[in-house]
Amino acid sequence: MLRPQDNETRDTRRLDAIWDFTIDAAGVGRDQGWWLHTLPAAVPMPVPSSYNDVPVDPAVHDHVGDVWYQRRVFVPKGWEGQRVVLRFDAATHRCGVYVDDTLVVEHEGGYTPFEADITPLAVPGRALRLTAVVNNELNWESLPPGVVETRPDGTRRQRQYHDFFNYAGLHRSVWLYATPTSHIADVRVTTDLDDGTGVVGFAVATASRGGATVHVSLRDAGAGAEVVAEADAAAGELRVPEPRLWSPGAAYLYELVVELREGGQLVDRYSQPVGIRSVRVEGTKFLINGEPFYFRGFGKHEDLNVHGRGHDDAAMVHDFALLRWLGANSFRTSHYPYAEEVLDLADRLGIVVIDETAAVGLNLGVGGGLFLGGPKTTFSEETIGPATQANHRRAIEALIDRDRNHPCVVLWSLANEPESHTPAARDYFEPLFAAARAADPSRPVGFVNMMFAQPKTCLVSDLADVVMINRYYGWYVEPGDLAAAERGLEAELLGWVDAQAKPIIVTEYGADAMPGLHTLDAAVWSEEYQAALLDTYHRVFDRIDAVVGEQVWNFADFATGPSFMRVDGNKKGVFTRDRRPKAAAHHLRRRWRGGS
Ligand code: BDP
Repeated sequence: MLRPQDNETRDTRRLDAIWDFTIDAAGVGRDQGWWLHTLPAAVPMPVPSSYNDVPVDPAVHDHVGDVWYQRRVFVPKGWEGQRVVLRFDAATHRCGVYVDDTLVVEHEGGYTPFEADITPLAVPGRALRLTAVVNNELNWESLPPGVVETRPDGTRRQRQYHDFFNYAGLHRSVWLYATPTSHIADVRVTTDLDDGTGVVGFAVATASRGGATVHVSLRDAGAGAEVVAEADAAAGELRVPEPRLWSPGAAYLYELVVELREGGQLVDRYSQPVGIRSVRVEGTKFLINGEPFYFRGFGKHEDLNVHGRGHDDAAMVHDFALLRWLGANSFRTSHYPYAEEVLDLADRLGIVVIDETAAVGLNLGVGGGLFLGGPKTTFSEETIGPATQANHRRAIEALIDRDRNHPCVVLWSLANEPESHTPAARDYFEPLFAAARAADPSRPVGFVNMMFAQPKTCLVSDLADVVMINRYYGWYVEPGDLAAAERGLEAELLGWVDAQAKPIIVTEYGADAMPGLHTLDAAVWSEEYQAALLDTYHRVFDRIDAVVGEQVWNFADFATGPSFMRVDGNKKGVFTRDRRPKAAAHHLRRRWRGGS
């Protein structure tokens, strides 16, 4: 799905503002037709933002069910004769949208965009009433999964199987935009290298009356935007001799300018940034532009004080500055697709991204068994079954559809820590790997393995191009004993080398540290222990060639649900939630920037 863009043929209005907002505590809004009028008892709510932490109200913070957003929108006069589209960059976890009295779109999945052509309803020069009902319930079909329980007093609570707060709402921008009626509907690019020549594959989908032609030109990033290759075709390949490559830490972006012409006249134009680079897995190496790449970075979260998971440009740019300060070159979008602005900036700054779906918590052995005491069989008709799998396939396709053109994305992660040691898990994942490969044959595909599935017992890893593992030796296993952690980790990694002979990325390792807690003997929860644990892991990584990446859990402390294992959230950040460094941050900086 193309992002809204301003140019001589297209126009956008970002609808970010203070909207009216009402929680539907009694669950009556749909029956009572709340979209037909102004919302009852509305309070102000910023968009984008999670709604949970904004009003100081436990009823909002812990609400389970529908919430309603509303605002008036003026359709610009100049949009006469244009196609008018309403787009939500994300609504967590599902949403229905009304324009005046009419339902125009419904969407499932909290982190991917959706849109509706509302041309017949959007009269230029007139205002319309825009209402969105957003629902945050997690069930066996949703990603992530969860269970809504009813307490004896009739109130409801959300049970979940993942370790981050279930923030909800309109987390990203909402747009009204105009395109010509005949328009460019989709642009897909792939890039590769053929003996030093850049190969840019392109496929343009159009909606037009017929007789339209497509012209594409690839322009360099210089002031003159020189054309380096062009074609009169809707699909094909452009060849760029001696290209400037998009490389980690040294990004270079060309621009693919797509023009739709009718009778020789320009009708629509769309500009797509293109980073020319190749990605391949060979043996135990992960190659970017033919060079072995070593991932240094983090699993992150979209998580901020007050904003929750709401996108914030200042915070995003600051996080990228912190990555640079540390010498990090990559991150994983744990555990859901991040805002498109984040990928744009990673493209621009040369930061490498492992792009993950919202499939986290598909492992009742952990969530159900350890934390909740709920059902224990992960994959079954009653729990995670065919409907979840169908939804998961759609989520994979939506993620790839949204992010395929980003050079920063080098690897798809289909799930975080699912059950993967049972035949049922293999049956569940086999078609999903096939779907990901069909949707994007150009990138490696993997999933993040959890310690219950070891090298000899994991039944899913052989479907993946790389081994990604999260390990907590010295924390959940052998807490406080770093010598045991070092032995356990090394033995297991060598087991993976034997079992799979693939590149290994350790996508999570770390320890909680209470900022300001210092102990001479590096006791658990101290800043010293967190730093010492990272050192221990690094010694092991440096002894094993097949380890091609280290991504610490986590970049920053983040909010979770209530748990006896969490003190005001998860404290495995090397930064606090407000981005102050713990001792571990300085440690990592020395390792990743070579002592500078
Ligand atoms: C891993 C999960 C991650 C958790 C982390 C932890 O992938 O979401 O936050 O453990 O326990 O199992 O800190």
